[in-house]
Amino acid sequence: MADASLLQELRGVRSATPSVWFMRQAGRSLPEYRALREGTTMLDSCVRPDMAAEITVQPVRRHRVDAGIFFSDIVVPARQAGLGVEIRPGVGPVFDHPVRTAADIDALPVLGDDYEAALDPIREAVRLTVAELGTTPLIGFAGAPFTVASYMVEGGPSRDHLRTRALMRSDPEAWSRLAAWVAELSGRFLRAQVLAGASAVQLFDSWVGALGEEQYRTHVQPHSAAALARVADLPVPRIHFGVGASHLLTPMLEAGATAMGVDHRMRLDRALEILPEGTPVQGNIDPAVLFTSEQARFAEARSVLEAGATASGHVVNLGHGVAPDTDPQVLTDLVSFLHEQDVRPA
Ligand code: 1CP
Repeated sequence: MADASLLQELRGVRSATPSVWFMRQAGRSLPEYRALREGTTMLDSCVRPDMAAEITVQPVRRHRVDAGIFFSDIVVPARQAGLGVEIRPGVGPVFDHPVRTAADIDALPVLGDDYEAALDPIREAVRLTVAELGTTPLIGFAGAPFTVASYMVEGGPSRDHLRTRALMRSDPEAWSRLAAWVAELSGRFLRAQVLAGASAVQLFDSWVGALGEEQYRTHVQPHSAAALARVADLPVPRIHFGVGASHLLTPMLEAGATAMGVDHRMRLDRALEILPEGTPVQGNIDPAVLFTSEQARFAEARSVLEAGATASGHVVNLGHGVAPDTDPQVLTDLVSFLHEQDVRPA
């Protein structure tokens, strides 16, 4: 069977019709999600295979996007490894015990057979999802070492990740052990998803834009590379994405990605000038246009298609995630609009 065109784009083969999915396409913007989640905590819903599978498929059914993104969270692996973490509604991931000192890092659980077994519900959820999705590909994901470690060190969401960046500078050796632990945690989570049937992966380094290039290359890139290396022997595209990380596009690609996610702060044609020729890109409709007129939304979508026209492959996405108060009909209409466009070179 031929690969779905979204996977082809990620491999550098263009189609006449754009392929599209949205970061955070599942979740609170959908009434059917809110109904299903009622009475179940976010992290419990991630380890109930039937629920995780159904939530993953909901936006594909409704919006006709060209891929599902596995319903989970970047802190699910930490929880399956035995750390105390919850997702507080309206806040985000919160850890019971922040990991701040060398002693805290030494006390992290060993990732042995117990961790492998704790990923069973994830494998089961992926299998159910893939069966339900049919020919629509499933994208698996994990959080990158910097972003996940930031939640562990800060204890929860943070604006400037100061404690994390200070640890990196004051005790680089301890930081390196923490980042290596997260790389193994996230890398094995990615691998489990691919072996269970995911056809592409995305490594989210959402908050890495807080770092300069030198800090990134020294303290982060080797660990992100270790996470991606865990799936490098498998025949799936590897997308790498960060927010406000336009200055890190090249080092993030060099961490072992095969395609780059670009946020809405940089036009795709500019990103393509920076990246090596032939790099497939993903992005980058500004999520803010979802709250404007249809005319403005379609104009932005056309502008993104134009900016990506010379790429070897382009998967349309937002520049960051769908906001919870987005009108779902706006997303459905945007997908139909994109699917009506012809992007064959003139
Ligand atoms: O459709 C999907 O994308 C669903 C799967 C998914 C993904 C890929 C969820 C479900 N979370 C994620 C990744 C994730 N989680 C990232 C990387 C992507 C990004 O940058 O948006 C990050 C940074 C998190 C951490 C997180 N989890 C936050 C952000 C907090 C902060 O620091 O600002 C939040 C709010 C969550 C909770 C969460 N994760 C997912 C959902 C649907 C929710 C909301 C849960 C709820 O409201 O009950």
